[in-house]
Amino acid sequence: MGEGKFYTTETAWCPGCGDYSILESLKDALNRLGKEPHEVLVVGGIGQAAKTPQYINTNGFCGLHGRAVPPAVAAKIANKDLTVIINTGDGDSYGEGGNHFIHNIRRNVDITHFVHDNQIYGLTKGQASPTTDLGQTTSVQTMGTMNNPLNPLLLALALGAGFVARAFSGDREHLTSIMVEAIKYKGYALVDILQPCVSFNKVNTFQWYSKRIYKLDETYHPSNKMAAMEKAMEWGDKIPIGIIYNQEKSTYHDKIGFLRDGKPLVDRVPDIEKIKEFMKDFE
Ligand SMILES: Cc1ncc(C[n+]2csc(CCOP(=O)(O)OP(=O)(O)O)c2C)c(N)n1
Ligand code: SF4
Ligand SMILES: [Mg+2]
Repeated sequence: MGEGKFYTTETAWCPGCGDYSILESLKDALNRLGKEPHEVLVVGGIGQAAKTPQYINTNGFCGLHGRAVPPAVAAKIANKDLTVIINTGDGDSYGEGGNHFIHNIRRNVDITHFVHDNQIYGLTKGQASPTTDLGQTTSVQTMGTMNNPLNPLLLALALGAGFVARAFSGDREHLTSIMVEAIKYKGYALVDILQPCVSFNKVNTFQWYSKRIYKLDETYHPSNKMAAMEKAMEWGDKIPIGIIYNQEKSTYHDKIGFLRDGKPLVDRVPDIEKIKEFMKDFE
């Protein structure tokens, strides 16, 4: 906490929450990449994870619940030189924000999406999220969740995402190295980060994850989409962590010449005469 150019401020998170290591890894990743605070924008929606922009010394934006993706996309379109990173929750990303999640993958805007996936709504005290396992009892789903869990990695792959990874907040070095690769990736990069919520998810604990996770090693090739889909479906007794898929793809900016070429939009001076000419059509 407190030190370095990406210094963090006091948080309102519970002691022992996995969000702390994610915040520390984010700082380490930005330092490793040689970024400066003014070059980075961290965006969240609403939730515990979504408070991340308030705790790190970068540009920050806290949106509405489920609305982290639209301002992140808008910022990248306005300023292509900005490193845009979303740090927000599983509910914010896959539930309320599910529609934005889906369609930004289709557009492939060059932003990085770190989902703090505690498989629960933490801020609102423990209701089931889209990634809560089937049958898990919660403060609201007292008879057990009835809905099939959403598989974010498989969904992202099916939609054509070029970078899909899973990490664990309990392995900071591994998490940081994945964050570095995700931020470097040109295009939409999803990292689903397993993160214990010590207060409201008494099932998916640090020990629960630690017993099940294993790291993908050098025998695994992240360029093979079918293999990636198989890995994405592994869940239960064994849960893979690492870069599941990594393939170059043309981005939203690559496809739109006026965004791709020349200065970022924010640095361009509008041609007032052309605007006046254009407005005549509406007179
Ligand atoms: C439109 C809207 N619906 C619902 C809420 C209430 N709400 C706030 S945070 C949240 C869930 C947060 O869960 P998640 O995104 O997983 O973040 P976490 O707190 O677990 O980090 C909900 C349902 C809200 N603020 N706005
Ligand atoms: S409620 Fe859960 S997610 Fe929120 S700060 Fe506490 S431990 Fe973390
Ligand atoms: Mg959550």
